[in-house]
Amino acid sequence: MSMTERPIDGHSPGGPLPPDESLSPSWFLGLVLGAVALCVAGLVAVVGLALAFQDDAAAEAVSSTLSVDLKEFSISGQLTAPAGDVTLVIANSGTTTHNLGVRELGVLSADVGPGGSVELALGTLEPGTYEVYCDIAGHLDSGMVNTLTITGGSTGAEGAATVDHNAHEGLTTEEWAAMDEAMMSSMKLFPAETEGKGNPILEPTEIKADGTKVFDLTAEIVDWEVEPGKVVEAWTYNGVVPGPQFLLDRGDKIEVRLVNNLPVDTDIHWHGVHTPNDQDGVAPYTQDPVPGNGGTFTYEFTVDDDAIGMYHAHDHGQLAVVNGMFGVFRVGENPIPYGSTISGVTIPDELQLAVDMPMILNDAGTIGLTLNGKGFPGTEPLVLEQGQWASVTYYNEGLQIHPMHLHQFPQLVYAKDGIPLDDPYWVDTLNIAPGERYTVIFRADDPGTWVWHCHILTHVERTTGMFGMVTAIVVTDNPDFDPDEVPVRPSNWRKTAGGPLTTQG
Ligand SMILES: [Cu+2]
Repeated sequence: MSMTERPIDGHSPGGPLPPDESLSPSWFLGLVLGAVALCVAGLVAVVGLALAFQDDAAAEAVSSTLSVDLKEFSISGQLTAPAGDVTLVIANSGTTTHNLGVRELGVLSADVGPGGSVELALGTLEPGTYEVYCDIAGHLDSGMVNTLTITGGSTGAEGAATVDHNAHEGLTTEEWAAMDEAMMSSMKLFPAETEGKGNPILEPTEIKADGTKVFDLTAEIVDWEVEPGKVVEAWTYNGVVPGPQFLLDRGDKIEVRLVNNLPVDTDIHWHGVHTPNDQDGVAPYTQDPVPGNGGTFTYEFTVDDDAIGMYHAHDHGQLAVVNGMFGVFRVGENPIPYGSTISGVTIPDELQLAVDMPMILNDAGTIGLTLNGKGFPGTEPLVLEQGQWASVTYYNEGLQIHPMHLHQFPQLVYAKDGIPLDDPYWVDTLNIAPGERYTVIFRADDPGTWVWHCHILTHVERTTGMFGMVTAIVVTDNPDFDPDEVPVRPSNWRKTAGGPLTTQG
């Protein structure tokens, strides 16, 4: 049996699908655009815009010192001051280097390392709005942009510029309308095509006489289109983000031949996978580092235990991993709790998955806030027929927690870090911390486009529109739909035999 098409279980297909209703490409487009647009109403309502109204009493120009905080990936703090001399004290509470520029003034602070701070004197500012942003490649697009508002009068006490989360004070009707337009137009771009697709299934380069499966991985920096038109320098395995998926059977003996074409040393840690110590991938404790510019190393071990793991660089992980060097490493079967009744809902014995897919979260480095290596609107929708079941494993390879919220369909959490749970539980929002994996199953009961996103709202929206960690599940009630007419065709997910999405592996 090939690894790419093996069924997840021996169970027969699920029950009959509902009757056909006409389904055309335009139906799909309308579905995606219309339903996503409807969803925004709720999302925008949830966001709520923090407004700070201030005393506009006229006063002579004063000096203001504002505290501004930088982290991945936001600019916050005191962003309102009266006209006059303004100095910014810029602190970096994040984990990577940032800086701060003021667009209209053409000034840029020195780079600020994690935990550091720097002052930036802006001189005398006239009333108006000024764009502040981080100039480090990719950071602005990941959300490090905000507005410094200079009002016509004093705010009173020195430095009293209110802590104003979004600095929307004083926007005109036209400016609010422009925000509305930006939000809707950004959302209507979904789903957008981008170059490159992560999570391809890694096939063995060869299978030796003793059955050893030999795999080749090359660590290399490539251009990666993370969202439409935004190309970054990604650190990759085999040129894709996420890297190729290992899908193995328990007992497989493997060799992984690594070529390191990075400019620095690397190694590979098999996260959540049982290995001999000298294969754990932690230079210099368990091996020598694999030198950059062509160094090689071969990992050899047998996978004795089932695993829902991942692999990633360990050496320089804070740089390499968030820049893209991560992938899925699975061994054995998906531990679905067939026949169990949880909170009154029984999981069928006769259940076949339509897809068994990874959802890899990232939030930093050149890749930024992404799902499976892509930011909205370049994220890929999951298309299902009504009544189908899907299994998803969330893997967090980023630096922050992400509460992943799926509209409409409760998710049954039944494995944590690959370990089957004795007591699975249903959620609509599931928090995933760095390094964690959670595996869920859900049934797509209702037709429509249902958004699926991180619920830290600054990971999905900014004043210029939707971005980042958002995708959608598109559920069709037409069993005869043509997968070629689906807006963006799901691919590279672990398909199961008999589902509608088996044409790619
Ligand atoms: Cu998030």
